Amino acid sequence: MRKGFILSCNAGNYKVDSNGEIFMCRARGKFRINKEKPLAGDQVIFDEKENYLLKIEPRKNSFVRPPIANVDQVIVIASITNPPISLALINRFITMSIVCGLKPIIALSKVDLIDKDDELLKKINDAYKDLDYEIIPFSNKSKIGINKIIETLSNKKTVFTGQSGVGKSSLINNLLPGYNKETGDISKALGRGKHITRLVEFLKYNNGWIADTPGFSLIDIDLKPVELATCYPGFENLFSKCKFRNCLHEFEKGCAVKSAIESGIISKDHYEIYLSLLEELKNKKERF
Ligand SMILES: Nc1nc2c(ncn2[C@@H]2O[C@H](COP(=O)(O)OP(=O)(O)OP(=O)(O)O)[C@@H](O)[C@H]2O)c(=O)[nH]1
Ligand SMILES: [Mg+2]
Ligand SMILES: [Zn+2]
Repeated sequence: MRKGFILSCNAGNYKVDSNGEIFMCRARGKFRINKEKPLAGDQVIFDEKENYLLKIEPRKNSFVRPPIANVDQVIVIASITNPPISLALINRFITMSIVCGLKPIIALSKVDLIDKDDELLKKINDAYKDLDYEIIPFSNKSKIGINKIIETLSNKKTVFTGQSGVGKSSLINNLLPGYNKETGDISKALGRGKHITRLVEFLKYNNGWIADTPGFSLIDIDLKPVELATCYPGFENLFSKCKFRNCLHEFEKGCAVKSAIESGIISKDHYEIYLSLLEELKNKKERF
């Protein structure tokens, strides 16, 4: 028996790193019976002779999308253009990360495609300046900002997440030259990425690990209204001060979020995005 950590899962084949040695393992039927699905990032005990996973150690966190566990840090990547940036989308990614207990860093890719005093950059910085999220503009082409990203990676397991086509795999190629991950262009007709990366995969990076992940679309982002209400950026420290425990910050009395908006601590625009996301999630729930 040995201990290791799952780097990737592909059609029931688990690539396990055990002190730098790689083993390809399968999972025994008992995992299926217990409805326990091993994830990239899982710490495992495995049989190194038979190449079978025996046990998954308790997780410190886990994500449904991307399917990954035991992450120390999330970097949400959003392209400033091509595909176009959307605050609503970034806020969803942030919320998903906070639901799993991690406050993400936001990395804005493709800044080579805009002027450095472009209004868009200002708009994004303004939107998050009071919310205390680190924002790193960068470019895989001009390499601007890449060193800033590198500074955040030391000694951590970091996952890169974001829509298809924003440049997650291109960033991996910049960090690990010679690795040559497949990248795809942006569909001219749809203005979206082409879902090139299909697997979550951890790669050794200096004294830490970085994980590339498949980009996902809006429809894949599933949140419960109450998760949005408690983990939406800027609300995570406020909701506990609302009078009602299940406050959705709409019409409720004694709502700490609405007070924060009235006193200008949270911007109206940011709240408007919240309300439209909330509406969307409520409608989605009713449909099923
Ligand atoms: N101009 C510019 N293009 C970039 C940058 N980063 C990535 N691209 C291009 O954007 C396209 C998509 O890049 P990928 O790295 O495949 O994107 P991804 O996020 O891995 O996409 P999925 O694997 O589909 O989720 C490619 O054509 C890249 O060359 C950047 O910083 N600037
Ligand atoms: Mg990719
Ligand atoms: Zn409230």
